Amino acid sequence: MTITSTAPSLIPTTDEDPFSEAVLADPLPFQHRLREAGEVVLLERYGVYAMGRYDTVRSALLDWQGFESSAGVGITDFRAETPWRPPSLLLEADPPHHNAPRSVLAKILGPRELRSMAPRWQADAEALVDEVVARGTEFDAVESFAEAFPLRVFPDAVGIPDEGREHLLPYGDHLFNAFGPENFLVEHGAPHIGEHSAWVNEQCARDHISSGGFGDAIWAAADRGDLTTEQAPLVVRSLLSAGVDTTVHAIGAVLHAFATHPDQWARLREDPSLARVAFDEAIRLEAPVQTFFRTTTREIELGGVRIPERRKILMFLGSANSDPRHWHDPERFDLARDPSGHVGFGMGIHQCVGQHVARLEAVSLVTALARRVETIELTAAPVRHLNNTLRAWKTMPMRGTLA
Ligand code: HEM
Ligand code: OVM
Repeated sequence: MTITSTAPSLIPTTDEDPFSEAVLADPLPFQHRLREAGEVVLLERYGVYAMGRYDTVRSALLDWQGFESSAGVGITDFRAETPWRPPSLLLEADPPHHNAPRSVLAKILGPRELRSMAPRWQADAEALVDEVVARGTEFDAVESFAEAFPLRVFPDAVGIPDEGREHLLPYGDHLFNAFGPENFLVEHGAPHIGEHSAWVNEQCARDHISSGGFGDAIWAAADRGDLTTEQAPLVVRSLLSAGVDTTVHAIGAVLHAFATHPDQWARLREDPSLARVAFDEAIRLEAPVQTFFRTTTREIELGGVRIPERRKILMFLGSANSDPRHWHDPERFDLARDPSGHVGFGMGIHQCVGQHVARLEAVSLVTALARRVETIELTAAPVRHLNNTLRAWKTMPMRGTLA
C-alpha cells in the first residue's frame, strides 16, 4: 500500500482495490496494511472511505445516527442511483422504519421460538452425516455438508415449496456481489439474476408459503397489524436473501477450521458442548460476511481525519475480528478463547437477526459429525469461491475416519 498524505486533511490514502481478484482470494495482507495505515483510509479508486480496526468498526456500527444504512449498505448510494432491487426493509433501513420489521423478525427467529426446531434439525443432521459416510469416507465438505445441510433444513423452515430451490444460492451469491463495485463478479452474475430474482420474489407471496414456518409467522404478523400487507413479502425476501449463502459459508468455515486444527477437533469430541463456541470462533476467524458499507449523515471526525457528510464508508468486519489491537494471537482457531464481541454478525441495531438460526444449524451439524467421525483432514488444497462480500469455499476435499 502506498500511503500518501493529502493535505489538508492528512488522510491515509491507498490505490489498492479490496475487490480485486488477488485481494478477495487472500484478504489478510491487505487488511493488515489497512489497519496499519490508520483509523480511516481513503480508497482512492472508488472515492470511498474504509475502516479495519476493531474499535473503530465497532463504534461506527453502534453509531447508526452518524452512519446510516438507508442509503444502501453496498457501494451504490441509493440517493443518487436506483438500487438493483427494492431495498430491504431491515438491512437497508434506519429507525423508525427499521423498528417494526426488526421486532417482528427478532421474535420469530429468537432462541425461544427456535427451540421447537432443534430436535428436527438434530435428527436431520444425523441423517445427513449417516448418508454421506455410507457413500464413503472421502467427500467434498462444501457439497456434502456446507451446502446440503442448510438447503435441507432452511427452506422447509421458511415454508417455501421444494421446486426451484436451486435458485437460492445463485440469488444470494449475486446479491452479495452486488454490494461491491460492478467488477468481473457482478458481470458474471448479472445475465441470470432476472430469473433467480423472479423466483425468489414469487415465493414470498402468501399463497406460496406453507403453514407453521417463519414465512407463515411473518404473514401472521401482517394479519395482526404488526406489519403492513406490503411489507410482509419483503420481510420474507430478507430471509431468503440473507439466510442461505451465509450459513453455507459459515459451515464451510467451521469445517475448514477443524480439518486444519486436529487438536481442536479432538477437544470437541471430548466435550461436544464446545460446538457453540467453535461456531462463533469460526465466524470470528473467517467472517463469512466480510464487509458492509455505511453512509455518513453528517461530517464525522475520526482519528484526526474529517469524513464529509454523505460519504460511503466500508467496514471490514473480518479485519476487525483479527485486529491484534483487540485479539490475542488473532489468526489462531482456539476453542479456549472467548470470541464474544466479534463483529462477524455486525453490532448494534442491525446485528444479525438470524444468528440463532445460523448457530442452531451449525451446532446441529457439527455435533452430529463429531459423534460419527473421529478425525477429519483435507485430502487436497481447498479452493476459494470469490465473492465481493462473502468469504467462501468452492470445494474442500476431505477424508474422515469413523468413530
Ligand atoms: C444482518 C451476518 C445468517 C438474516 C446481518 C449482518 C451481518 C450478518 C454481518 C449485519 C448487517 C449490517 O450491519 O448492515 C450473517 C452471518 C450469518 C448470517 C455471518 C451466518 C453465519 C443469517 C440467517 C438469517 C439472517 C440464517 C435469516 C434467517 C439477516 C437479516 C439481517 C442480517 C434479515 C438484517 C438485520 C437488520 O438490518 O436489522 N447478518 N448472517 N442472517 N441477517 Fe445475518
Ligand atoms: C435482506 C438482507 C440481504 C442480504 C444480507 C442481509 C446479512 C440482509 O434482504 O434483508 O444481511
